[in-house]
Amino acid sequence: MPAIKKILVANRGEIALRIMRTAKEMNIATVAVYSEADRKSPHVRFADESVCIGPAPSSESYLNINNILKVCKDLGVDAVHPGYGFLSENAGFAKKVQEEGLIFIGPSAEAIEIMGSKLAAKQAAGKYNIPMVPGTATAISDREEAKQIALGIGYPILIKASAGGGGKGMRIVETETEFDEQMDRAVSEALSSFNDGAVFIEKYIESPKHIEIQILGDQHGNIIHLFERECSVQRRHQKVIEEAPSISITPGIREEMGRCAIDVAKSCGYYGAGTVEFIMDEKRNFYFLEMNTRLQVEHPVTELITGVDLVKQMIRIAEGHPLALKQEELAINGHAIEVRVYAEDAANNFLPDVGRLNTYVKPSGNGVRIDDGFEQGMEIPIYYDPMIAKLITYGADREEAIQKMIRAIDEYQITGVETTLPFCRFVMKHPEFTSGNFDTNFVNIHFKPQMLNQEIDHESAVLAAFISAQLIKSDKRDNINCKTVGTGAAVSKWKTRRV
Ligand code: MV4
Repeated sequence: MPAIKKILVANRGEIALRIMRTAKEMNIATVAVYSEADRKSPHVRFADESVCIGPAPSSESYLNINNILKVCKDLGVDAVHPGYGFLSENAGFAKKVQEEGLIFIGPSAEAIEIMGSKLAAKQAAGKYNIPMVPGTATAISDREEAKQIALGIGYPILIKASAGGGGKGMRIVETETEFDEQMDRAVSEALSSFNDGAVFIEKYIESPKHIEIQILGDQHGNIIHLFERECSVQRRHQKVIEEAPSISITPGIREEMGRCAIDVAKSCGYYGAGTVEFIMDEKRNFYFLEMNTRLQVEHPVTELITGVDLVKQMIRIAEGHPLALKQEELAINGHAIEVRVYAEDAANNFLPDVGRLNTYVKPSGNGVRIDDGFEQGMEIPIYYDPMIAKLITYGADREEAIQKMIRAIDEYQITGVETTLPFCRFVMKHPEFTSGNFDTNFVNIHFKPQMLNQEIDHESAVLAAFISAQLIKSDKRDNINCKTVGTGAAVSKWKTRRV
């Protein structure tokens, strides 16, 4: 079995650090690659060796396959971990890494390719008894035929791009009269985004929950699942809050969904870590949507409730070891919640807010994990995803995890850029979130930008009342005590953070 001695992490920021930390724990040497914009990034210093692979734009650096492979050769690297995003789901990259005699820490190029096409994925999964949303099994070639199928399914329907992702090339069709128009839009968006105009039809599930199952497979045909993550709180296909376990499913559904996820993985001979995505309707019918063939952003919540280091498992699997974990030995312990801290202004339509982290003080304490890739004083580069950090809390139960999250958000001090922390706090406090009565429409239904200001206004009102009370008091005491005003406990933590 080839023991891996040196890993190159073909990524940046928090996930590069996350992967290198586990590599160090396994006594594996680490190589970081970085763009000119990331010279001062912590991941560059954390690695045993670091090499600049190009200018800031990812197309010239983090996506530059030839430069990355050259670093592998020059530095005697024997394995590559792609992280998420960038080259992680690029079958051509996985293939080239292997052709260079290196280990790709991930699934086979074939599995990436199959699951990268939603239609191919459905076709593969069709060999097993896996619930799928009613729809067409192949790309639409004849519009009139497609309209007949749509009538049979019943409107509203969705037109989806086979190569799609992040909601691109996806169109809701409410009635047959708008079918052609929406179909044209879906195809042109699919062509411009993915260079692949293949689209298909599905029944539109109007208020689904998004539940995904983490799986691990080895190169000997063993596949296990590590339960679910609930990722329904999202905005424009960008996940904002993830948690494990989901409070919306029963042990029976969990078992059934887990079995389906394992079958999806089997259908493409999957090995490595992967995620099988489902949507669940109000009646708790669930349907397989797609499979993500990478380590996901939200993987820490699974690590916290299972005690499994997913990156360590990925590396062991890549080395050829059979899975040491047994399905029956895995159990859910406690509850974990992750919020994504973005440099975005939620009060201003989540506008990206680039700038310098003037203050950056992290919360800590029992049950708090932060995966981040920035330090105080650093600029947030405009070239990449504006995620500053993932804040994850873990508690004995969901209530405890939520309370810890609110405490940790209040403790987090970030100035210089607006962040989504106030928005995440709003969600944590929302009765429909705490009760579990939410679906993928949560943000659209319950969040209005003014709500953040209102809460600040409320706190300002408290502050104003406090000040006037102090002024009245100090008036009575001959105006000597004005200096204490404003340093009192009634000052909003948000206000002090917003310099
Ligand atoms: C759906 C759906 C409703 N019905 N498919 C969005 C992106 C892609 N991963 C699949 N998506 C959806 N597919 C059918 N037949 C609703 C969504 C959807 C969604 C899914 C998961 C998480 C968030 C979402 C937000 C909006 C729509």
